[in-house]
Order: sequence, then structure tokens, then C-alpha cells
Amino acid sequence: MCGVEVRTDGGVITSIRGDEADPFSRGHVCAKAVALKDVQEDPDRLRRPLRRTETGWQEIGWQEALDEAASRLVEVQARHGRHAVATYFGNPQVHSYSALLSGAQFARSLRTHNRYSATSVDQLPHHFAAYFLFGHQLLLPVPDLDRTHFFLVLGANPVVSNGSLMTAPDVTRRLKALKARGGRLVTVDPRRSETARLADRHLPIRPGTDALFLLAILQVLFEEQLIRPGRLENCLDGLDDLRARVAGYRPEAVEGITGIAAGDLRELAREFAQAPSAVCYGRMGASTQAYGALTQWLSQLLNILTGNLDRPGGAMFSQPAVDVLRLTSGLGQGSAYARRRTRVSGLPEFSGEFPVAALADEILTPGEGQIRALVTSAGNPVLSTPNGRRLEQALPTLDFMVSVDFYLNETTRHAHLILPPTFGLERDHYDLIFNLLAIRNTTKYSEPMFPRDRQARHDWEIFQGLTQRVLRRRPGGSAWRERAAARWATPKRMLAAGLRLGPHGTGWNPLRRGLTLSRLAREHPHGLDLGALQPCLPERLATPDRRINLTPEPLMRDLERLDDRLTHPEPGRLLLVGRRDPRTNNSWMHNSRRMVKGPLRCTLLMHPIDAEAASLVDGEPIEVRSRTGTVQLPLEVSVDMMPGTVSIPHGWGHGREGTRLSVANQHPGVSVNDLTDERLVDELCGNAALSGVPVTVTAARA
Ligand SMILES: Nc1nc2c(c(=O)[nH]1)N[C@H]1C(S)=C(S)[C@@H](COP(=O)(O)OP(=O)(O)OC[C@H]3O[C@@H](n4cnc5c(=O)[nH]c(N)nc54)[C@H](O)[C@@H]3O)O[C@H]1N2
Ligand SMILES: Nc1nc2c(c(=O)[nH]1)N[C@H]1C(S)=C(S)[C@@H](COP(=O)(O)OP(=O)(O)OC[C@H]3O[C@@H](n4cnc5c(=O)[nH]c(N)nc54)[C@H](O)[C@@H]3O)O[C@H]1N2
Ligand SMILES: [Mo]
Repeated sequence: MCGVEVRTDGGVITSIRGDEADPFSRGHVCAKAVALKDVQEDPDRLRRPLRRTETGWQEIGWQEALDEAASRLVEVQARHGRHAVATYFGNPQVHSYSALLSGAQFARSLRTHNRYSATSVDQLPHHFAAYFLFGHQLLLPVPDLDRTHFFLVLGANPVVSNGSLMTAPDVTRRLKALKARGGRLVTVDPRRSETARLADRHLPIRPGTDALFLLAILQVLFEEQLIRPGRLENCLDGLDDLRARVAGYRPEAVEGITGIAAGDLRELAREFAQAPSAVCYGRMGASTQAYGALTQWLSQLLNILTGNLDRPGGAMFSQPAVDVLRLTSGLGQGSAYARRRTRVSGLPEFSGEFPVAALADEILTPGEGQIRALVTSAGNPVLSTPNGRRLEQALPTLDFMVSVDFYLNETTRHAHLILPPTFGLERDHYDLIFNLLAIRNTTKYSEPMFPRDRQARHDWEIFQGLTQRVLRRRPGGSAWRERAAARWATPKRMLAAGLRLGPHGTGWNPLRRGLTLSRLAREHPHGLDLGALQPCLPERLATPDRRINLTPEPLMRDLERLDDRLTHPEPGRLLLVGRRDPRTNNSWMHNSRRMVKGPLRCTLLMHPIDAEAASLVDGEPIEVRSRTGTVQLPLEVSVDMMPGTVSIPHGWGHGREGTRLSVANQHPGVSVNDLTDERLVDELCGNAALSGVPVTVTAARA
């Protein structure tokens, strides 16, 4: 989303800088943007399809590759049923509008229930809470960062991540501006993170206990009569039930479990309620934990009950130029949740997807419905999903695997075919999803920077090629209508139509003044600011009665699980959490020299008290063990960690045989997901509990 100015000379990138003329990012870029040069020019990046043979990888032509992929998928479906083929879409799928749209088309053509994505190791609880509160899983509240007076951050580190479900270029400057206008920043996190360092107050919390902490805040608000929903009061149901249900969670009753003193909690509750505007924002740490859905729900209740939902400075909804919500309104109602469950572990489906924590089981467990073939695109689940080692053992047992990806990495090395798409600078760009999550309404379309190589294919050309071939091979049915529709509906046509039909568009009337794709590209190449977020409730609520039910039944019921299971910490057990680093991008930019140079960053952080108790010293090699695995890495003693918790960043664990990552493999690190556990999930929504994994740490054996 940041405007990037790339200068080239004869096809070679000579500089990458922030685009000063971009009205949203105003010249800001992060390390990832600068590293685009390394990826663009990376000799390891694949440009032609690869087929795995007995004697190694063989480059083949596109027709042959697409034909083979489609035939083998259809064959598996003919033999074992359509659900025997699974798909996994990773994070960058969402960063390419054309991959997103054409990939969805392709997944539909496969007619399988076995769909997985990185959503269930990430933001699933946000969708879950939005669906039950607001009626649509994409009606996601965004912190109105530039206007708020009180920013409560739970389990997020926007100074490093640049904000997530809160697109905000140059977060650091915006946080400093918040403080300069007299606002307050409070972080709740087991680690004193880079964001915490800027904060007025940092409250260390025991991993996985945020729901209790928020329940106690709500209890204080009710007890001290600080509930003021304001304008939305008449749209709320369930307030009395909620008051009764939270009454037991007094701050004194939860402080021993969360680690946050009752006095601090009360003070925070009052400050939040009394601020001119305030917003509670919970992200990865608050989502990828055993009670992620409860936590996201309770965060929004805090916003709603203090009158901060849908008001400037609170939690607001964007109105993007392409109204993704309207275009996907079919997703809003009906049976998004738990219509089906996974065969082996019984995890619920949400919005047409199963939790990826279940994927290895579904591949490895024989019987009716077993997965026999897998399509991955833009994902590296061997490094990014819990108990990645087990998934890694499952992949070679598949009858067929095809990966749409331009790296031969820890996951794609198990594929039979790799279909590499063009890279970001070689294709056009529009942010369908991240505009929806932005702190201002904004829009921008970028033409490709480089022409694509004649032998290369864009992601949408690959998906369209696969879709056409799968439909053509489908036995019996006459899929010609679907094929014709898929051929016409190219991503660019859909984008252009989306802009026309959006709130700023011309509609279908050519005489009306307004946004079209060509006008946006021609007249606003640096992007167009469409203003601050605007109040829009109750009109835009997608619930059938245009009201907000504060106490959806599945969430209220899940409080019993919290009451039963969450108890005082066991002495001597350490809880593992993750972290991000400015020079990483999940698992896949470590083949850039710019990203890996300098001291090793894949270390375990531990508080001096814990280090001393275990007789460990800074810098020494240690061994970390969990139910699922063991890794060895250097110890970094740090007062930033809360005692009892330790942290390892994710996305490392390179150096595996058969990968073509010459730079990353020299800086391998270890994969934290060799320690995380596919059995530790938020049972309500199925999201992986990557935070709060019990581990033991000892000196490494030789
Ligand atoms: N440089 C860089 N930027 C990135 C990425 C990257 O890999 N590198 N990844 C991008 C992606 S895909 C995403 S989703 C975003 C994520 O963006 P963020 O959510 O802002 O980033 P994280 O670093 O995951 O922050 C999670 C925080 O939660 C804390 N935490 C862990 N467990 C708990 C808990 O139980 N409770 C609480 N309250 N806190 C806890 C951790 O200590 C950590 O500080 O970042 C994006 N931006
Ligand atoms: N323990 C732990 N695990 C985590 C996290 C954590 O904080 N802790 N974070 C989680 C989060 S937030 C996320 S989003 C996931 C990410 O999980 P994944 O999406 O599974 O993994 P990535 O590392 O993002 O891998 C992206 C893949 O896409 C490829 N790629 C890059 N650009 C393109 C493109 O334009 N087209 C195609 N087809 N491929 C491309 C890369 O080569 C790489 O193989 O990891 C999750 N896993
Ligand atoms: Mo993510």
C-alpha cells in the first residue's frame, strides 16, 4: 500500500524509495519495499514451470504443465471423489488482486470442501467476531489511528508490522502524532515490544489470557456505570445478559492468571471510558491463541459499550472504492459457521474454509474423504503452520501436489509441479483487501513496472489456464457456460467493474463523472485520498435486523470453556510466543541479502530470572522442547520478556535439502512451527494457537 518509486536503467533497478507524492504513505517505505530489488533480480526465482522427475527438476513448457496439472487433479477426483483435492492459499495471494480473484474462480471449479488458507494461522477470529456482531466477516472495524485519543493495543506490534487489519503507512510517525496531541498509547503484550517502547504504559500479560483481562474491564465498566454506547444504544441487544455474565470477572479474581494487577486494570478501564475517543485494537497475539475469538469479540464490545464504535477516533469502517463487501454480500448471511467439520479433528468450517491446523491429519488419516492431492499457491505452510514437521511428512504421501509459486522452498520442494507466476513489479497492482482495512479511504492503481518475459505467465493466466482445463476435463457435465464466464471475467475486467459500481464510480453511465480504472490510472498515478473514515452505522450493518447482538450464542457458550480451562500458571513451565522483525516478511524474503545480512535474529528471548533459574547464559546454544518437536538456537537474555514467557520469531527454518534458496540457506535459523502444536487451537473458530505453547528450555546437548 505504500507508494514506491522505483528507478531503473536498462531493466536494472537503480533505486527504490518512498513515493513522496503518494497521499497516503507520503514517502514512507519499509525494508521490505527496498528488498523488492533482490527478489526481482533473484537468480533463484523460478520463471518456467518445473516438473519433478527421478533425476531432479526438469523445466517444461506452460501448455504441458497446465495440462498435466489439470489432468492429475481431475483424475484424483474421479478416483477418490471431489473432496480428495485440497487447496491452500497463502498470504501473498491476498496481495495480488488478480491471484485473489482468479484463484477463487479456480477453487470453485474444483468443487472441493477441502479449502485451507493462512487465515486460520492469522486473522480468523476477527472475521468470526465481525460475522456474529455485524453480520459480515469483512465488516472489520479499523482503528481511527489519526484521530484517536486513546489507543489500546493488545498483542500487536505495529511499529514493526506497519499495522495489520489497520493499513497505516509510517505507523511510528502516526503514534508520535497521537502522543503529541495529548493522546495515550497503552500496550498489553508479554514482551516489551518496539511499539511498547513508544507507549505511555506497557502492561505485560500472560499469553492466552486476554479474554479474562477484557472481561474484567467490562465488569469494571458495568460496576462503575461507565457504559455509554451513545448513538448506537438503540441498535444493541443483550446488554442485560452481558452485564449479568461478566459480573463474576472482578479484576482481583483474574489478576493472578493474567499477571495484570487489579489496580492497573481499573485505572485503564476508567481512562479508556473517559477519553474523548478511544479504540481497543487486538491483533496477532490476541488472535492466534486458544481464546482468540473471545478476545476479538470482547475487544469490540469494549469499543461498542464506550461509544467508540463507528465514531471518529474509535473503531470505524472503511468505504473502499471497490465495495468488496457488497460484491461478497452472499458471504454475509446464512451458514458461514460450522456447516461442516473436519473429518479427523472435528474443527469447524468458517466461510467455506477449514482450519489449516487440520490439514496434515486430513492427508495422513486413511479412509473415506482422505486428501490425496493438494494445490498450494503463495503459501509456505511447512514453515507457517503449527507442527510444520508433521505437514512436511504428510506432503510426500500425496498422489499429486502442484504449487503456484516462484520459489523452490520448504513447501514447494514436495510438489510434483511448480508453476511460477510473475513477480509484483511485473504485473499491475490494486489493493482489493488492504484498502478495506486502511485507516483512510484511499485508492490507487499501478501499471506494471517491467514488461513480463514472453515465457512467463501472470498468476491469473495460470489460474485461468487451470480452470479452463479442469472444467473441460470434468466428466459428464457441460461446464461450457462456466468456462465462458471464467474466460470473460478476467481479474482486470472485474476490477474495472468493481470501481465503476463502487461508491465513487460512474455506474454504467458513461456520462457520469466519477472513478473508472483508466481515469484512476491516468489522472492519479500516485493514488487518490478519498478522505477520513465516516460513520456508517446502523445502515451498513449486515445483520438481518440491522441490530448488533452483543451476546451471540456461540461466544457466550465459549465463556464456559474459558472458565473451565484457564487457571493459574503452572510453576516452572515456560510459554512460547512469536515475534516479527522489520527485515522479514513471514517466511519468504530471506533469499534477499538485504533482509538477512547482519547478526542472526532467530534467537530465543528469555527474561534474566528464567535464565538464571535454568542456569543459562546469554548467547549460549539452547534446546527448546515442546510436545511436537525440538529445536536448537542461541539464547538472548532480555528484560523485555515477561518472566515465564519466551519468544522465537517465525518464518525461519531454511537450509532444508532440495530447496533452491541460496541466500536463505546460508542463514537458516529454526522454525518456531516445529514447536507449535496442531492440537492447540481455538476450539471455537479453529484458529491455530501459536501463542502460549508450553515449552522447556535447557542447555543444548552437543
Ligand atoms: N516486517 C514485517 N512486517 C510484517 C510481517 C512480517 O513478517 N515482517 N508480517 C505481516 C503479517 S502477515 C501480519 S499478519 C502482521 C502482524 O502484525 P502484528 O500483529 O502487529 O505483529 P506481531 O509481531 O505478530 O505482534 C504480535 C504481538 O503479540 C504479542 N503476543 C503474543 N502472544 C500474546 C498474547 O497471548 N496476548 C497478547 N496481548 N499479546 C501477545 C507478541 O509478543 C507480539 O508483540 O504483520 C505484517 N507485517
Ligand atoms: N508461529 C507463527 N506462525 C505464523 C505466524 C506467526 O506469527 N507465528 N504468522 C502467521 C501469519 S500472520 C501468516 S500471514 C502466515 C503466512 O503463511 P504463508 O502464506 O503460508 O507463508 P509465507 O511465508 O507468507 O509464504 C508465502 C509464499 O508465497 C510465495 N509468493 C510470494 N509472492 C508471490 C506471488 O506473487 N505469487 C505467488 N503465487 N506466490 C508468491 C513465496 O515464495 C512463499 O512461498 O504465517 C503464519 N504463521
Ligand atoms: Mo498475516
